[in-house]
Amino acid sequence: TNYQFPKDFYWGSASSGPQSEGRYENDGKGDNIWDLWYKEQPELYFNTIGPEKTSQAYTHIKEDVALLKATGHNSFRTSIQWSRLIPEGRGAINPAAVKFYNELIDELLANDIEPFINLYHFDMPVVLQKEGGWENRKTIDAYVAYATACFELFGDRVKKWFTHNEPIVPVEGGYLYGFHYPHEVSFKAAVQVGYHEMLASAKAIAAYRALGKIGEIGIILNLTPSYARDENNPSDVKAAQFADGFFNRSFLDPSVLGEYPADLIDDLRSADVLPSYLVEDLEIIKNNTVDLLGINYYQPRRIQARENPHEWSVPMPEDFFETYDMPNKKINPYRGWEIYEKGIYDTLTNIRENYGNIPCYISENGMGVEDESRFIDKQGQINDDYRIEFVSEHLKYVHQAITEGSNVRGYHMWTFIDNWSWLNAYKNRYGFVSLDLENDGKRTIKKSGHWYKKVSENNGFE
Ligand code: BGP
Repeated sequence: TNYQFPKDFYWGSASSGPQSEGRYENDGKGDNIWDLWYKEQPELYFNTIGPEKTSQAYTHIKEDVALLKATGHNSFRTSIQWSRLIPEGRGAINPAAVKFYNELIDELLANDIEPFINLYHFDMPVVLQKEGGWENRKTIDAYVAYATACFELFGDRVKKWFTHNEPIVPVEGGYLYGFHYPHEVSFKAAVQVGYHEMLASAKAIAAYRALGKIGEIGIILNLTPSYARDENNPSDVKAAQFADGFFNRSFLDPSVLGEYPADLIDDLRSADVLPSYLVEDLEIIKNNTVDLLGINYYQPRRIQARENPHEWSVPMPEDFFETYDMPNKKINPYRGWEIYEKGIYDTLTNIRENYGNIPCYISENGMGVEDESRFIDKQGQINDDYRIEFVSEHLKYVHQAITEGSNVRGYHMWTFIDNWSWLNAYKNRYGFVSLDLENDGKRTIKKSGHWYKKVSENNGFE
């Protein structure tokens, strides 16, 4: 079969500021929660490599954009670091940051690469985190001021904006499962944090539209299709519905439909964890839905009704469900994530059928692999055939969804150059381009990067 994609399809990859730029604090960057956490608890990081040691994208603009070109990118997503642009979270703008982001955006545009710019990728400025971060309603005002500054500074050239990347992750990481700062455990705080992120998103969208810029604004969500263990068992079905509500629809529904799902509200009320809000917020959320949805897809959720008490002694979302391991599942052993390609198709079908077929694109999908130097050939190239297979198997399902009418406008792999990961540092490599940390951050295109160039040039593959 020939998998041809629609005209003007966006071929690209995604990264983020904190994972690629490097700190360069002498250039005025303030600390965010990752800088802080690394300073306080470096032992938590694999190989104790912290966020300061990345691919140093900050000083490699020309070289990296040339590599984007050489790997067939017509689009590329990264994020602005709030703590680089506004080091104290609110107030003064750092001129070195403006210069850097201007140069990056201009270099991308000069090479016909559409910049997709995200505003928040887990990187709360420390000053604001000390005031409670997303738990504190005042953070929303600081965020909207930051977003507005970005739109004003870069909005005549950037036409694709995103308010958040994966807003569930700060909820899970910071307030449920302890893998982000401030690593508290509170179901109630978690729900409040997610709610404030959504209100902040709607208010940033309102601010963008008020400026009258020509472009689209959206949000990037990691959607995890929830499959009930036994479709004929109402308790399993109800548990899967809760997991879908909590992890997906609590962001998808307000972002796209402008309102929260009734079943989720009922469940959260029964657990006494509904967030505090103002009635006027709901109007703002209703009137400021997204133009474009980014979908990160890595793995599904396998759900059954809870049978045994969960591992925490406090109320948790897990009161409503239990996950189980799919027998004989395909797995990425380095990250422990199930590989289930059809999940991307089910997700796109859900968006088509239940979310007005809103324009969307795959904003992340990819495979982290440990010790890829095992696959280096004599020419020094990593032969990552497993990545080519991973991407093409997912693309086939994206293609099928498009054939059936899904409004999918692009595919971005995670990631471009191997980058720093929140807790695993450089253990798992995801890039089209390898990074040699021992050799001054030398970049080498992997086999998958050369393959991707052909896919992009042919707008598809056989
Ligand atoms: C997503 C994040 C990315 C990236 C990716 C891979 O959730 O948006 O920032 O890190 O997952 O995950 P990890 O780096 O944890 O292996």
